[in-house]
Amino acid sequence: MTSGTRRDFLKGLGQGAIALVGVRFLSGCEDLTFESKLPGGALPFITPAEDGSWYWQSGNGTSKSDAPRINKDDWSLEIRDDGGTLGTLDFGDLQTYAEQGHDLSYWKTMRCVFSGSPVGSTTTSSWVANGIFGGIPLYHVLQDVGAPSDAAKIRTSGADGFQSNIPMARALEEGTSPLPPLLAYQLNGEPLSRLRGGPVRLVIPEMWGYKNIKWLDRLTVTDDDAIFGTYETVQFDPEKTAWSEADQRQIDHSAEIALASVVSQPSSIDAEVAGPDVTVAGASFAGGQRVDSVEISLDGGPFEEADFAERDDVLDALDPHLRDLADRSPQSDQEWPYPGVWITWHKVLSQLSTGRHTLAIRASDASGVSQSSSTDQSLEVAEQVEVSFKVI
Ligand SMILES: Nc1nc2c(c(=O)[nH]1)N[C@H]1C(S)=C(S)[C@@H](COP(=O)(O)O)O[C@H]1N2
Ligand SMILES: [Mo]
Repeated sequence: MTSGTRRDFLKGLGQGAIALVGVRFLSGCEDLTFESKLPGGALPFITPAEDGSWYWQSGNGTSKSDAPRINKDDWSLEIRDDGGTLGTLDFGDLQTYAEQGHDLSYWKTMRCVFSGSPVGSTTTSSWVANGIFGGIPLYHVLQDVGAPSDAAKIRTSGADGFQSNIPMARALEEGTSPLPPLLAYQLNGEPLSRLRGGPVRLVIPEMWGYKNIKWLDRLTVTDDDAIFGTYETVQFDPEKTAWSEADQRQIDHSAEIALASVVSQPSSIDAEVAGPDVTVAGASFAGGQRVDSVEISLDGGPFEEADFAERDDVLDALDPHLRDLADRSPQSDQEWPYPGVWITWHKVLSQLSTGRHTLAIRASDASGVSQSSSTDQSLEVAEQVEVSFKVI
């Protein structure tokens, strides 16, 4: 791959370039379908747990109808190391951990690294969704089976054969910053559905979708630090592409979701919208960090800040059961917007003339990194979003 091609591909990782993704990655081993249920408008802060509200992404060519169907009473997780089985966990064991008070719930924004358009009427067309996942922190189980803490990584595997890995040090993290990876069996207070990877999937707060293994059935603790996984070795083929060592480490190791924004209103490129006052809305997210600001420039003018959804408005809109989960999440002690969770935003543009207008939208994270009109590091930062629309 020439460096020019690679740069184009990297752009695709940050935001759009679906055609390129299609050519290079869809053939044979990728099956991306999504349903559009939400009308254009402000995004709800929480994506309802219903399957059609989430994007569906199989990294293994699995269609929705072929998704593994695993009864929770038949589910088990084998934990092994290079020498053999360390332990086997069933759903009852997870319930026992929960009865002992070890369960944990937190907000997580899930996003596929091969994202759709950053502009779309729906969260689903941008392959990003946000919810409260609940389960048992992975470190409890690893400690209880005596997994060697000095191992390099854990190879992770789902019942459909999709694989990935998580660095051992990250798997053992116990604190609240970052939050611990979860063996998750709930989404928005409901049992994790089949399409979302139920009965049990891995959830890793700051990492791209492909690290969050659905229908989890095996963990292999290993000293082998080689790049491992379906996305890591096939979709991001290190043989065929000119990945730098830093890129490869990012893909395999930290896998932190890029700073990026999606626009839900206007609902498509070149949408016709009623004027003269036009509301722009969307969401931004910053890997494991907090989004600090989102700014919008109209017709090449100065960037002005958009308004974030207010924490009290978001929490007050939750039904009591979800509100309780949100209040008990370790994130509730954090400053708003929460690290690693998207923030929805809007801005009213007043008194626009009829005809065509353009917008540039950029988010900045708490470390001072901003989206810009060009970036060489799209694994970490997406380009700013550019949208045009017509006022009628
Ligand atoms: N077992 C398994 N887990 C998987 C996948 C898969 O194909 N099989 N796809 C991964 C990818 S690439 C993404 S983006 C997320 C999507 O999660 P979702 O379908 O719940 O939105 O699941 C990840 N976990
Ligand atoms: Mo993905």
